Amino acid sequence: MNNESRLCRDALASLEEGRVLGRDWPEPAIGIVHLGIGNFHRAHEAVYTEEAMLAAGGDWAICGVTLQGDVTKRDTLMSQDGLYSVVERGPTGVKTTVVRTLREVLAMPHDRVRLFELLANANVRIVSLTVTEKGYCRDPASGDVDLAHAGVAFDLKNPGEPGTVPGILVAALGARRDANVAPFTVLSCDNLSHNGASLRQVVCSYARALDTDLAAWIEREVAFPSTMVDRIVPSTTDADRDAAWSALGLRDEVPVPCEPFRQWVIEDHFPAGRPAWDRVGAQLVDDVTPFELAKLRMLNATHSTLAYLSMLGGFATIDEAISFAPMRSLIHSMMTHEIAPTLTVPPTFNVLAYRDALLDRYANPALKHRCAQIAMDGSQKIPPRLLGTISTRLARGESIARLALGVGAWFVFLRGVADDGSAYTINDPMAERLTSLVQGAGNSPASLVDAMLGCREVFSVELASNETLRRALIEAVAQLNKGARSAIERASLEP
Ligand code: CS2
Repeated sequence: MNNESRLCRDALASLEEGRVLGRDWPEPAIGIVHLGIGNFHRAHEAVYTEEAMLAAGGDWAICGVTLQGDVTKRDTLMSQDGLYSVVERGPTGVKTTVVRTLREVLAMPHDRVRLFELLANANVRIVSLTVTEKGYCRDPASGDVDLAHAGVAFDLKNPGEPGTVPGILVAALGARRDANVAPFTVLSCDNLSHNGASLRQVVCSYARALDTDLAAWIEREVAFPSTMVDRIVPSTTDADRDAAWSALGLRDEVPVPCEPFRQWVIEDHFPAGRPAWDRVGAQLVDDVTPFELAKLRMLNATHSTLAYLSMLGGFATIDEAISFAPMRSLIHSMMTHEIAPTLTVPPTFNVLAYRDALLDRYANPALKHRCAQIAMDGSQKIPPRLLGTISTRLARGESIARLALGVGAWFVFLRGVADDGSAYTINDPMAERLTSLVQGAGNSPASLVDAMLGCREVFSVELASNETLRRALIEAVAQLNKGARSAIERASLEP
């Protein structure tokens, strides 16, 4: 590859009209540090922030941090001066736009000194996060930080060189308090229920284990607004690199593919200020809960269900899966009959229209969202996505057959073998334990269900001892043992 053809700041002037959102880019200073610089953030918050600065100014450029020490990602992005393209893939065409908001990329633990220098800087007024569920190091039973987590235990012993999210946030907030600098706002953008409040509890409980005065100061002074984030963002493929190249005439090694749709609902609590996200389509509200639950329980729950059924039944992507008519009908009725009735939404939110829009988004043939990507980290995803709805319905004495099929498909998926005999890897922070539970249980549906219900990180004592749930799961696994496609067909016929 020849250097001149690489996407970088000096090459921006050569781009044709429309490839950047506005020509008068103010070159803002860094105002946001973002932990977890994955594709989702680059196609979501970074895009909103770029548009907000174009609309209303402000120094809100972003420093992105990889917590996994991914120096290749850092170096690739920095060799492009932080620039990358967003490749929006809609059913009717592709739109490629270069994003300029990312100013700096750091890889922990290598760049610790620079990270803490920025986190101490008064101009950094927001620290946002997309670190996925497992990045919160949360004990699911209490909601506090998991003191048994190896990274947390290390950070508590070595608070000056933290590597976990609570460790980094508490060290940085402590340094600001000591220097008399107002705290930054901490903005969770992950798919957790009550993500702001959950992160606050994790951070405060971690701080309490170190320094109770600091914990009290954080509780009093630091805002943790909750958010609902939504945009389907697959991993980057060579097809995306080629699309970016042909659109820009420049080589971009790290473009981000995504769907055209995007949504961001944010609790408006930013004592230190925020970009004008409300000017560019984000909804700033007093209470995110109804939006967040609707999204987790409708979108993410059906995504996970589609992913596990597809891994077993041999559908590689979401659009392929949803084009199998019984699958579409199963997912449609799961949302209509089992999920939507558990939601309380504002009068302006039409749940059935939301369902239909989701089915259309899933059917987008241009996106190629891989089921294996969604199937990762089930131990973290199943509780917020499916188990809350199941608890609500059980308490009301209502049917849960389709929801149980989703959870049962996860159990069977953990065997690591699809219906056609092909093997795949289980990618989950609890993979070892789950695999041994599932293998120890053998083929009997009841043994598999009992082994999995015993997993306290996933199922509360109350849920695990619910006989209706147990029976529904056994029935689901029994059907799945005969093959996922036939189980889907059968479930799609249920009234
Ligand atoms: C998906 C989500 O990978 C997954 O588990 O369900 O990332 C989903 O695509 C986003 O939440 C959509 O906003």
